Amino acid sequence: MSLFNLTRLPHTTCTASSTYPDYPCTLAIDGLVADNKQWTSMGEKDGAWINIIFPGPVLIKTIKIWPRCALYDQFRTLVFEFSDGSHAKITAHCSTNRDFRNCDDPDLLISFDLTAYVVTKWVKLTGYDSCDPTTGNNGFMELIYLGMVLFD
Ligand SMILES: [Ca+2]
Repeated sequence: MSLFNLTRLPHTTCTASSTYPDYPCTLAIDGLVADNKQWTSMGEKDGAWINIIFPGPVLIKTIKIWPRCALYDQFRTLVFEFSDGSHAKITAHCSTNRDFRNCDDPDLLISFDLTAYVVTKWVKLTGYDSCDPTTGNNGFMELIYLGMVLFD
């Protein structure tokens, strides 16, 4: 079974808990990994969220996350909610090496397989346990949800 990146489907949209000027949620699904290509919240830490809405039901197997490429503006805990009512939670690591010069460092990529295939129309990702409680503007640089399309 070949999987592809569902966040790059035409007509996929997004909403977010807040937006820093010029860093909208669409930058988390634009396929680009760079400093000026990331969704950034407006001063949010724990509880900031981004919801990706697909044009129809999809099956998701694997998730890959590029955290924000900015010192400390990442989360230790990532909670995924799906339209079928199921959840997934993963623990991420903080890095002190996240700066604007190394946004595409492959060591920053978080990758995991869901324990079961999930069929969903959307994925809401909420971050908790900010890497540094004194900073804000947490967000994500790119969300890659790998799976299959279940609609025509
Ligand atoms: Ca991006």
